Amino acid sequence: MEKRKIILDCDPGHDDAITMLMAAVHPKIDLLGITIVAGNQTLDKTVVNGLNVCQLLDIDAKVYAGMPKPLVREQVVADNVHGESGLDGPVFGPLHRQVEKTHAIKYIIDTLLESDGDITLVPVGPLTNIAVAMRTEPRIVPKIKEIVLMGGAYGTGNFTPSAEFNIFADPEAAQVVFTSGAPIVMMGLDLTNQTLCTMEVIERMEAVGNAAGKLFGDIMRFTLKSQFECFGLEAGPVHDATCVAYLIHPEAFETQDMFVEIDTNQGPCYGRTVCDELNVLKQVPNAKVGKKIDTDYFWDLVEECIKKYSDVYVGAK
Ligand SMILES: [Ca+2]
Repeated sequence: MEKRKIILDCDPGHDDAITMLMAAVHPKIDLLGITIVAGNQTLDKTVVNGLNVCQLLDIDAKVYAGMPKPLVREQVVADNVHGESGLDGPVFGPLHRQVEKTHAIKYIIDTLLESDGDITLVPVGPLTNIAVAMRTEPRIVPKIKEIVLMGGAYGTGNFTPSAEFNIFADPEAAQVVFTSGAPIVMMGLDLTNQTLCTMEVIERMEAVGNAAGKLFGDIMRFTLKSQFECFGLEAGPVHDATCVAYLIHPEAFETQDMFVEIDTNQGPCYGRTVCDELNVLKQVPNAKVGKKIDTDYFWDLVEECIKKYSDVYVGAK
Protein backbone atom coordinates (compact mmCIF):
# COMPACT_ATOMS: atom_id res chain seq x y z
CA MET A 1 0.00 0.00 0.00
CA GLU A 2 1.36 3.40 -0.92
CA LYS A 3 1.66 5.63 2.11
CA ARG A 4 1.15 9.37 2.11
CA LYS A 5 4.16 11.01 3.73
CA ILE A 6 2.99 13.81 5.97
CA ILE A 7 4.25 16.38 8.44
CA LEU A 8 1.48 17.10 10.95
CA ASP A 9 1.61 20.72 12.10
CA CYS A 10 -0.70 21.18 15.07
CA ASP A 11 -1.63 23.10 18.23
CA PRO A 12 -2.92 20.35 20.55
CA GLY A 13 -5.82 20.81 21.27
CA HIS A 14 -8.59 18.20 21.55
CA ASP A 15 -9.26 17.53 17.87
CA ASP A 16 -5.49 17.77 17.22
CA ALA A 17 -4.93 14.88 19.65
CA ILE A 18 -7.45 12.72 17.77
CA THR A 19 -5.74 13.66 14.50
CA MET A 20 -2.39 12.53 15.96
CA LEU A 21 -4.01 9.29 17.13
CA MET A 22 -5.26 8.55 13.60
CA ALA A 23 -2.22 9.73 11.60
CA ALA A 24 0.22 7.72 13.71
CA VAL A 25 -1.46 4.37 13.24
CA HIS A 26 -3.20 4.24 9.85
CA PRO A 27 -1.33 2.15 7.25
CA LYS A 28 -1.98 4.67 4.47
CA ILE A 29 -0.21 7.46 6.37
CA ASP A 30 3.53 7.81 6.98
CA LEU A 31 3.79 10.32 9.81
CA LEU A 32 7.29 11.76 9.36
CA GLY A 33 7.17 14.27 12.18
CA ILE A 34 4.93 16.43 14.34
CA THR A 35 5.54 20.17 14.46
CA ILE A 36 3.82 22.26 17.08
CA VAL A 37 2.63 25.85 16.93
CA ALA A 38 0.95 28.18 19.40
CA GLY A 39 -2.80 28.32 18.86
CA ASN A 40 -5.40 26.70 21.06
CA GLN A 41 -3.03 27.61 23.88
CA THR A 42 0.44 29.11 24.26
CA LEU A 43 3.35 27.13 22.76
CA ASP A 44 4.65 25.83 26.10
CA LYS A 45 1.27 24.20 26.69
CA THR A 46 0.62 22.90 23.16
CA VAL A 47 4.08 21.25 23.13
CA VAL A 48 3.43 19.49 26.45
CA ASN A 49 0.01 18.35 25.20
CA GLY A 50 1.53 16.94 22.02
CA LEU A 51 4.21 15.08 23.97
CA ASN A 52 1.65 13.72 26.43
CA VAL A 53 -0.45 12.27 23.62
CA CYS A 54 2.65 10.73 21.98
CA GLN A 55 3.75 9.19 25.28
CA LEU A 56 0.33 7.80 26.15
CA LEU A 57 -0.18 6.19 22.74
CA ASP A 58 3.47 5.22 22.12
CA ILE A 59 3.57 7.37 18.98
CA ASP A 60 7.18 7.28 17.87
CA ALA A 61 7.14 10.35 15.58
CA LYS A 62 9.48 13.11 16.73
CA VAL A 63 7.97 16.33 18.06
CA TYR A 64 9.40 19.75 17.11
CA ALA A 65 8.46 23.09 18.69
CA GLY A 66 7.79 26.00 16.33
CA MET A 67 6.54 29.56 16.49
CA PRO A 68 5.39 30.90 19.88
CA LYS A 69 3.53 33.93 18.49
CA PRO A 70 1.59 34.94 15.37
CA LEU A 71 3.37 37.03 12.72
CA VAL A 72 1.66 40.37 13.23
CA ARG A 73 -1.41 40.28 15.42
CA GLU A 74 -1.62 39.99 19.19
CA GLN A 75 -1.84 36.41 20.37
CA VAL A 76 -5.28 34.90 20.93
CA VAL A 77 -5.91 31.44 22.40
CA ALA A 78 -9.02 29.24 22.39
CA ASP A 79 -9.21 28.51 26.11
CA ASN A 80 -12.99 28.87 25.87
CA VAL A 81 -13.11 25.57 23.96
CA HIS A 82 -9.89 23.82 25.03
CA GLY A 83 -9.47 24.94 28.66
CA GLU A 84 -6.55 26.27 30.67
CA SER A 85 -4.14 23.51 29.61
CA GLY A 86 -5.28 23.51 25.97
CA LEU A 87 -6.23 19.83 26.42
CA ASP A 88 -8.43 19.78 29.52
CA GLY A 89 -10.17 16.49 30.24
CA PRO A 90 -7.65 13.64 29.88
CA VAL A 91 -5.32 13.03 32.84
CA PHE A 92 -1.75 12.17 31.86
CA GLY A 93 1.02 10.61 33.98
CA PRO A 94 4.48 12.14 34.53
CA LEU A 95 5.91 13.29 31.18
CA HIS A 96 9.17 11.69 30.02
CA ARG A 97 8.97 12.31 26.27
CA GLN A 98 11.05 15.27 25.17
CA VAL A 99 10.75 17.76 22.39
CA GLU A 100 13.52 17.70 19.75
CA LYS A 101 16.29 20.30 19.96
CA THR A 102 15.83 21.19 16.28
CA HIS A 103 13.37 24.03 15.67
CA ALA A 104 10.21 23.10 13.77
CA ILE A 105 10.94 25.64 11.02
CA LYS A 106 14.37 24.12 10.35
CA TYR A 107 12.87 20.61 10.43
CA ILE A 108 10.16 21.54 7.91
CA ILE A 109 12.62 23.27 5.58
CA ASP A 110 15.32 20.57 5.71
CA THR A 111 12.82 17.72 5.33
CA LEU A 112 11.12 19.31 2.31
CA LEU A 113 14.38 20.29 0.59
CA GLU A 114 15.76 16.77 0.96
CA SER A 115 12.52 15.19 -0.30
CA ASP A 116 11.48 14.12 -3.78
CA GLY A 117 8.49 16.44 -3.66
CA ASP A 118 6.33 13.72 -2.14
CA ILE A 119 5.56 15.21 1.28
CA THR A 120 2.15 16.60 2.22
CA LEU A 121 1.85 19.24 4.93
CA VAL A 122 -1.13 18.86 7.24
CA PRO A 123 -1.52 22.08 9.24
CA VAL A 124 -4.40 21.91 11.71
CA GLY A 125 -3.56 25.00 13.77
CA PRO A 126 -2.70 28.61 12.92
CA LEU A 127 -0.48 28.72 9.81
CA THR A 128 2.45 30.52 11.48
CA ASN A 129 4.97 27.66 11.18
CA ILE A 130 4.18 27.04 7.51
CA ALA A 131 4.30 30.74 6.61
CA VAL A 132 7.62 31.31 8.38
CA ALA A 133 9.13 28.24 6.71
CA MET A 134 7.95 29.49 3.29
CA ARG A 135 9.35 32.98 3.87
CA THR A 136 12.64 31.68 5.32
CA GLU A 137 13.25 29.28 2.44
CA PRO A 138 11.01 29.90 -0.61
CA ARG A 139 12.57 26.90 -2.37
CA ILE A 140 10.40 24.62 -0.22
CA VAL A 141 7.18 25.76 -1.91
CA PRO A 142 7.54 23.73 -5.14
CA LYS A 143 8.64 20.76 -3.02
CA ILE A 144 5.29 20.58 -1.23
CA LYS A 145 3.07 17.87 -2.72
CA GLU A 146 -0.08 19.31 -1.16
CA ILE A 147 -1.22 21.26 1.89
CA VAL A 148 -4.30 19.72 3.50
CA LEU A 149 -5.32 22.16 6.21
CA MET A 150 -8.08 22.72 8.71
CA GLY A 151 -9.14 26.35 8.78
CA GLY A 152 -11.56 28.97 7.58
CA ALA A 153 -15.15 28.77 6.38
CA TYR A 154 -17.18 30.02 3.47
CA GLY A 155 -20.11 30.32 5.86
CA THR A 156 -20.12 31.47 9.45
CA GLY A 157 -17.02 31.68 11.65
CA ASN A 158 -16.63 30.25 15.14
CA PHE A 159 -14.29 32.72 16.85
CA THR A 160 -15.84 35.83 15.35
CA PRO A 161 -19.01 35.86 13.22
CA SER A 162 -16.70 36.03 10.17
CA ALA A 163 -13.63 34.05 11.10
CA GLU A 164 -12.68 30.55 12.09
CA PHE A 165 -10.14 30.30 14.94
CA ASN A 166 -7.06 28.90 13.12
CA ILE A 167 -7.15 31.65 10.49
CA PHE A 168 -8.18 34.38 12.94
CA ALA A 169 -5.25 33.46 15.21
CA ASP A 170 -2.80 34.38 12.41
CA PRO A 171 -4.47 35.90 9.32
CA GLU A 172 -1.19 37.23 7.90
CA ALA A 173 0.36 33.76 8.02
CA ALA A 174 -2.72 32.37 6.27
CA GLN A 175 -2.30 34.99 3.56
CA VAL A 176 1.29 33.86 2.97
CA VAL A 177 0.16 30.25 2.60
CA PHE A 178 -2.91 30.91 0.43
CA THR A 179 -0.90 33.09 -1.97
CA SER A 180 2.09 30.72 -2.08
CA GLY A 181 0.99 28.76 -5.14
CA ALA A 182 1.22 25.42 -3.28
CA PRO A 183 -1.80 23.15 -3.89
CA ILE A 184 -4.21 23.60 -0.98
CA VAL A 185 -7.11 21.55 0.32
CA MET A 186 -9.11 23.55 2.86
CA MET A 187 -11.29 21.78 5.38
CA GLY A 188 -13.33 24.68 6.76
CA LEU A 189 -16.12 24.77 9.30
CA ASP A 190 -18.75 24.17 6.61
CA LEU A 191 -17.38 20.65 6.33
CA THR A 192 -15.83 20.01 9.74
CA ASN A 193 -19.04 20.94 11.58
CA GLN A 194 -20.61 17.87 9.95
CA THR A 195 -18.43 15.62 12.15
CA LEU A 196 -20.62 16.05 15.21
CA CYS A 197 -19.53 13.68 17.93
CA THR A 198 -22.50 12.66 20.06
CA MET A 199 -22.48 10.69 23.32
CA GLU A 200 -23.42 7.66 21.22
CA VAL A 201 -20.20 8.03 19.20
CA ILE A 202 -18.16 8.48 22.40
CA GLU A 203 -19.60 5.29 23.89
CA ARG A 204 -18.88 3.41 20.64
CA MET A 205 -15.20 4.42 20.71
CA GLU A 206 -14.81 3.79 24.45
CA ALA A 207 -16.29 0.31 23.93
CA VAL A 208 -13.14 -0.65 21.98
CA GLY A 209 -11.71 -0.91 25.48
CA ASN A 210 -8.12 0.21 24.94
CA ALA A 211 -6.08 3.32 25.83
CA ALA A 212 -6.85 5.04 22.53
CA GLY A 213 -10.59 4.55 23.02
CA LYS A 214 -10.34 5.92 26.54
CA LEU A 215 -8.34 8.93 25.33
CA PHE A 216 -10.97 9.60 22.66
CA GLY A 217 -13.69 9.44 25.33
CA ASP A 218 -11.85 11.68 27.80
CA ILE A 219 -11.20 14.24 25.05
CA MET A 220 -14.67 14.28 23.55
CA ARG A 221 -16.55 14.26 26.86
CA PHE A 222 -14.77 17.54 27.69
CA THR A 223 -15.40 18.84 24.15
CA LEU A 224 -19.12 18.12 24.42
CA LYS A 225 -19.24 20.09 27.66
CA SER A 226 -17.33 23.08 26.22
CA GLN A 227 -19.30 23.09 22.95
CA PHE A 228 -22.51 23.24 24.95
CA GLU A 229 -21.21 26.03 27.18
CA CYS A 230 -19.72 28.08 24.29
CA PHE A 231 -22.21 27.53 21.49
CA GLY A 232 -25.22 25.73 23.02
CA LEU A 233 -24.43 22.66 20.89
CA GLU A 234 -25.35 19.14 22.01
CA ALA A 235 -22.43 17.54 20.12
CA GLY A 236 -18.83 18.48 19.30
CA PRO A 237 -17.07 18.49 15.92
CA VAL A 238 -13.66 16.82 15.47
CA HIS A 239 -12.48 19.50 13.01
CA ASP A 240 -8.81 18.63 12.51
CA ALA A 241 -9.26 14.90 12.00
CA THR A 242 -11.07 15.51 8.68
CA CYS A 243 -7.68 16.32 7.09
CA VAL A 244 -6.27 12.88 7.81
CA ALA A 245 -9.55 11.25 6.80
CA TYR A 246 -9.34 13.09 3.47
CA LEU A 247 -5.82 11.81 2.82
CA ILE A 248 -6.86 8.23 3.56
CA HIS A 249 -10.05 8.23 1.49
CA PRO A 250 -10.73 11.42 -0.54
CA GLU A 251 -13.69 9.74 -2.24
CA ALA A 252 -15.66 10.25 0.98
CA PHE A 253 -15.45 14.01 0.48
CA GLU A 254 -17.11 16.50 -1.82
CA THR A 255 -14.89 19.49 -2.59
CA GLN A 256 -15.11 22.49 -4.88
CA ASP A 257 -12.25 24.41 -6.46
CA MET A 258 -12.46 28.01 -5.27
CA PHE A 259 -10.42 31.20 -5.22
CA VAL A 260 -9.81 31.95 -1.54
CA GLU A 261 -8.51 35.24 -0.16
CA ILE A 262 -7.73 36.04 3.46
CA ASP A 263 -9.11 39.29 4.84
CA THR A 264 -6.20 40.95 6.65
CA ASN A 265 -8.04 44.25 7.19
CA GLN A 266 -8.43 44.64 10.92
CA GLY A 267 -12.20 45.17 10.85
CA PRO A 268 -15.07 42.83 11.64
CA CYS A 269 -14.01 40.37 8.91
CA TYR A 270 -10.36 40.15 10.04
CA GLY A 271 -9.21 36.59 9.44
CA ARG A 272 -12.10 35.62 7.19
CA THR A 273 -11.43 33.19 4.35
CA VAL A 274 -13.29 34.92 1.53
CA CYS A 275 -14.22 32.00 -0.73
CA ASP A 276 -15.52 32.70 -4.24
CA GLU A 277 -18.04 29.87 -4.21
CA LEU A 278 -19.97 31.25 -7.22
CA ASN A 279 -16.75 32.15 -9.11
CA VAL A 280 -17.87 35.75 -9.57
CA LEU A 281 -14.27 37.00 -9.67
CA LYS A 282 -13.23 34.59 -12.47
CA GLN A 283 -9.90 34.04 -10.73
CA VAL A 284 -7.86 30.87 -10.97
CA PRO A 285 -8.85 28.72 -7.95
CA ASN A 286 -6.13 28.32 -5.32
CA ALA A 287 -7.83 25.77 -3.08
CA LYS A 288 -10.07 22.75 -3.05
CA VAL A 289 -12.63 23.61 -0.39
CA GLY A 290 -14.37 20.84 1.52
CA LYS A 291 -18.17 20.88 1.27
CA LYS A 292 -19.45 17.49 2.39
CA ILE A 293 -18.10 14.48 4.23
CA ASP A 294 -19.55 10.99 4.46
CA THR A 295 -19.88 10.90 8.24
CA ASP A 296 -20.56 7.15 8.41
CA TYR A 297 -17.20 6.64 6.72
CA PHE A 298 -15.59 9.14 9.09
CA TRP A 299 -16.69 7.43 12.32
CA ASP A 300 -15.86 3.98 10.91
CA LEU A 301 -12.35 5.28 10.19
CA VAL A 302 -11.94 6.75 13.67
CA GLU A 303 -13.00 3.40 15.17
CA GLU A 304 -10.66 1.51 12.82
CA CYS A 305 -7.73 3.68 13.96
CA ILE A 306 -8.59 3.29 17.65
CA LYS A 307 -8.82 -0.51 17.26
CA LYS A 308 -5.31 -0.62 15.76
CA TYR A 309 -3.90 0.44 19.14
CA SER A 310 -5.02 -2.89 20.60
CA ASP A 311 -2.23 -4.51 18.56
CA VAL A 312 0.56 -2.15 19.53
CA TYR A 313 -0.42 -1.17 23.04
CA VAL A 314 -1.54 -3.14 26.07
CA GLY A 315 -2.77 -1.63 29.30
CA ALA A 316 -2.52 1.86 30.74
CA LYS A 317 0.76 3.62 31.37
CA1 LIG B 1 -5.95 22.44 15.95
